[in-house]
Amino acid sequence: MAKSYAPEPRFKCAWPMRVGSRDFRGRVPVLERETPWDKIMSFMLYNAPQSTCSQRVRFVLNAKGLPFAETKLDLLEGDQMKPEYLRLNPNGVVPTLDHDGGIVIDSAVIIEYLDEVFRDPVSFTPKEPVKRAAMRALMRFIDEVPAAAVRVPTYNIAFLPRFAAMSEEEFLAFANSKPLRREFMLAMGRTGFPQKDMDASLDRMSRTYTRMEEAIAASGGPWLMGKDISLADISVMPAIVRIDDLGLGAAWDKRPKIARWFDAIRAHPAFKPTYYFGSLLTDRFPHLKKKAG
Ligand SMILES: N[C@@H](CCC(=O)N[C@@H](CS)C(=O)NCC(=O)O)C(=O)O
Repeated sequence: MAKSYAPEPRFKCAWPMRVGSRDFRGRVPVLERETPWDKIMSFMLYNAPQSTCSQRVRFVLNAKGLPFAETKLDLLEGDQMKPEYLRLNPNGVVPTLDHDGGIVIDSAVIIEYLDEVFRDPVSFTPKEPVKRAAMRALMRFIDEVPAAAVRVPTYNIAFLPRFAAMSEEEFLAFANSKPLRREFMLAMGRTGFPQKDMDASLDRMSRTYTRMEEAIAASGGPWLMGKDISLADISVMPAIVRIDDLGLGAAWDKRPKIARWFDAIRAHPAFKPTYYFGSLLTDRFPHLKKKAG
C-alpha cells in the first residue's frame, strides 16, 4: 500500500507558516537505500529560501532523497527572533532541523548529522580518517572565511535598501535584537559597509578560490576531496553561488578549476530542487538582475 512520508509539523508557529509542497515524490529523486523508510521518520526544516546556510542542508536532504517539510522564515521581517523560534535556535538564525523531535542547529553540524545518520544511498564523508579530518579542516576554513565574507556584499548589494528605509531607532532595535549578528549589523549600519570592507571581503573570497584550487589539484579533483563530492563542496557551494548571483562570477574567469567545479555542482541532481525559485537573490530582488546583466 502506498504510504505517505510527508511529515506533519508538530511545532505550532505564531507566525504564518508556509510549508512547502507535500508532494515529495515529485520533488525528491527516488533512490535505492538500505535505511528502511520507517526509520527515516520526519524532518521539518526551519529555513529561508535565500539563506546560504539553509541551502547546504536542503542540498544534503535532496541528495539523500530524504523527504522534508519546510517552515520558511522571513529573515528581513525578523521571524528568526520570535520567542517560539528562539526556543528552538537560541542563536536566532536559520537553519534548524527538527528530526522527529530532535533539534539540530547550525548548518555545518546539521549536514554532518545527516551524513552520519543516513550513510546511504550516498555518503559525503571520506572513509579514511585522515581524509575525513582534511574535509573537516576545509569545512572550518569555509565557515570562517567565505561563509562570513559573503555576507558583506550580500547585505550591501541586496539587503541594504530594506535597512536604509528604517528609522535609526527601528534599525538599532532590529540590530540589537540579534543574538549572533548584533555587531555585524551595527558595523553595517543603515548606510552599508564602506568600500574597504567590501574589498576585504572580496579578497577573502579570492583566497577561498585559491584554497579550492589547491585542494582540487592535491586531490586530483574534480571535487575538493577528489573524485567524490563531499561535505566540504556542499559547505562552500552557497557562497560561490551567491557571488555568481551578485554578478561577481567573473572572479573565476581565469580560474578554470573553479569554473569546472561550479559547472559540476550545478549539474548535480540535488542542485535544482535545492535552488527552487526564490533561492537566488536575483529571483527576489529584480534590481540585482539589472546589475548582473
Ligand atoms: N553558523 C550558522 C550561521 C547561520 C546564519 O548566519 N544564518 C543566516 C542565514 S544564512 C541567518 O539566519 N541570518 C539572519 C540574521 O542574521 O538575523 C549556521 O551555519 O547555521
